Amino acid sequence: MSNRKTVYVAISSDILHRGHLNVLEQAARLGEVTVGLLTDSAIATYKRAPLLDWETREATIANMRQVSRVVPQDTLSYAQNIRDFRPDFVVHGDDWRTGIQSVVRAEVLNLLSEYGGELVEIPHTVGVSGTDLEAAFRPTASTTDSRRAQLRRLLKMKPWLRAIEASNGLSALIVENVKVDDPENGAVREYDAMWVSSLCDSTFKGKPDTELVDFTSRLRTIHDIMEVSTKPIILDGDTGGRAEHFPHMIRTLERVGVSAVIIEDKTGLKQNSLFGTDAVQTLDDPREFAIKLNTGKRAQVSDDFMIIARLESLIAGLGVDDAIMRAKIYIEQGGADGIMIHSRHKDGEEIREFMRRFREYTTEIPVIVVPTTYNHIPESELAEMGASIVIHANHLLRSAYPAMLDTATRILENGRSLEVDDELMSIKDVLKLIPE
Ligand code: SPV
Ligand code: MG
Repeated sequence: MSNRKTVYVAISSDILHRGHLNVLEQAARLGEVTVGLLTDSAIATYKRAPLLDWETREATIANMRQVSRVVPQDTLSYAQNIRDFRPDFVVHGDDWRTGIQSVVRAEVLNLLSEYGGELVEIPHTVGVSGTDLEAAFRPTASTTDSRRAQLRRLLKMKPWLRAIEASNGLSALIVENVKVDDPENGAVREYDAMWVSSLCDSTFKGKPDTELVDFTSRLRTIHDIMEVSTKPIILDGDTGGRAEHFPHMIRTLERVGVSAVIIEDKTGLKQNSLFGTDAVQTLDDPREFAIKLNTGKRAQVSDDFMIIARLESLIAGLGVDDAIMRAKIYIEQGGADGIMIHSRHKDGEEIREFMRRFREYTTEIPVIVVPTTYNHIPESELAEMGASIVIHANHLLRSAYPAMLDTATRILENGRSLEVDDELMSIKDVLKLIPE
């Protein structure tokens, strides 16, 4: 056995830059370097999923002369690997002393103190930021194929995903970029996916949500979103239209890089589900709907596109039994890749019951929930019930409209716009908002 000292360095980044090279160089001077390369799931749970998969990243790092071996690090926490390898040194840049990574650092110090290991911190390399480099690379790394595959990839990496409505280029930019720190977990929280809602797409166009906005127009919205963002898109496909047309819709969506379409089991003039039984909600014959789903599945060219069946039983007041019966038919006969269960009840009890019974039937099939009315239930609790994707379906539209209405009203009242200035973004900020 070598009596050289052992050194542990954790790396999560896709893109290796001068800062990493510096840390590895210094680490190699201390002894034999083991790199704990964060797995795709570990990265995805605390920031955006990596651009390159573990195998590709591993191949690069394993070939570096400073590195003796690469091992997976399954969590953001170093605990498991430090306990397993008991390195003499852990080496890291000193930039993690402050900010959200300080939680991870504190744990490392604790673990090392258990056996006399040492933390060596290398002064942070100024002028290079992994986050900035990654942000610059991401748009060019996002191809039609990789974007389409991204939803399935994320579903494998993370226990559950969070999506929100994006209805135009500007709201897509918000969904693409908004982040908040999650200091308790040393993580950064962001949206995983975008929901292109029929309600919001129609409403922004001043049209009712009755499938009046045709597919060509919906595609225009999708293009606007795609041009400025990279996150996977889940399209609200309404009823999927005529069964004969549905395969053509699937081919088009696959070709442009949409990740999933959700179609609802309604027929006749579609009415928004949040009307519930205040509107006529006619459900399709479940076998007919399964045939429609199946025609779509057979038309599909790629393996990664998802066709998700949306159950409207609870919206139509038919109860959980009907929803479960239909879910089974859509999966077993229609080949649905996932289920969306919709409800407008405020207490969320039907959703709880559906999830319990559905998860007894299968744990494999992803389930999507849309907590618009039962939004007192936190996302994490819905995930505990077995939800795979939580969609906040219309919240950007609903926040934009009152703000716009208020501004328009106050300018009318005052005969000038000075009074609203304080609530508005400055023109300077508007000009800076979109990079040229
Ligand atoms: C949409 O966002 O268009 C939906 C969800 O279909 S809901 O409006 O809640 O029916
Ligand atoms: Mg809709």
